[in-house]
Amino acid sequence: MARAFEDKNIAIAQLPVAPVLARIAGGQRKHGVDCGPEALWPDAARELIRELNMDDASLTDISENGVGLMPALARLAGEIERLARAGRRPLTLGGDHSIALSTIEGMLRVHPDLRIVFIDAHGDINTPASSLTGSLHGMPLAAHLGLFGERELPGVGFVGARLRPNQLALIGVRDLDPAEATFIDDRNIVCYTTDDVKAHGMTAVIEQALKQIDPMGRFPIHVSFDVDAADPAIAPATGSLVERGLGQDDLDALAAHLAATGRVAGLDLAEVNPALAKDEAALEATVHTALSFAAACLS
Ligand SMILES: [Mn+2]
Repeated sequence: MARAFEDKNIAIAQLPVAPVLARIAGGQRKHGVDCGPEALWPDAARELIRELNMDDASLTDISENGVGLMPALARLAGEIERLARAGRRPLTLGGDHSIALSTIEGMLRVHPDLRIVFIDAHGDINTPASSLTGSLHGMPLAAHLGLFGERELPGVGFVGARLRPNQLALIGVRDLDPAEATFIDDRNIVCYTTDDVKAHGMTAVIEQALKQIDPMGRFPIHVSFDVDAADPAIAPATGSLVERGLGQDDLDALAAHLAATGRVAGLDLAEVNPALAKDEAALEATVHTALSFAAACLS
């Protein structure tokens, strides 16, 4: 049996990576995050991920311009589903983190047993009722868990609410709203803060998290990386900065461990916002932090 799982794992890691540009900013209020894909693609990405088995012959490019946020997100979900069914590993370059509504939805349609490693300073598990800002980029996980749907937020009905709490691990959290903290506690959602990482080390944290959500090490993993999980020193160009974030060593250890599972089936880079970089170096650092993490996870 172990051999069969190993072979299946090798197969996932060998699937070609398919880049998806998601020019989505309507999930929050600051200008510029829809230009994240411009910053992440193509030069920097080609440089950093040239070692990967990349299928960029038919680049997927989705914008909310002209169609609106919800229709663009619904289309993005369909594209992610199509790529996953075609044996590709979607690498989605956002865009704000509302893209996780679509990426996780598309992946779950193909892999119902998918595990989610959600790396973020925030919980992103608010409902329209609990949210203090009303911004969709703070709600994707609540939609996947079925806490709200089309009735509460018209247009979100493309999300099938398929995710069970035990399929999800949060890493790098340090800014939870009270309602989010209560929900995470009540549903026993696996959640490791940056304090946990400082106390135990990232390797111990990710080992433990994967053991909790996938004890047998069997299921495909989708990694959703909000660049605000990283410390502002290495990722300053983003809209919701929170101090005391994950350092480069933490991110390196996390990516190495995820890659070593051989089961990373898809990855998101969210919230890189070129308009919020105070200078060229700030944007370069942020892009490098995001892309080097992606490349290491998918290698
Ligand atoms: Mn986020």
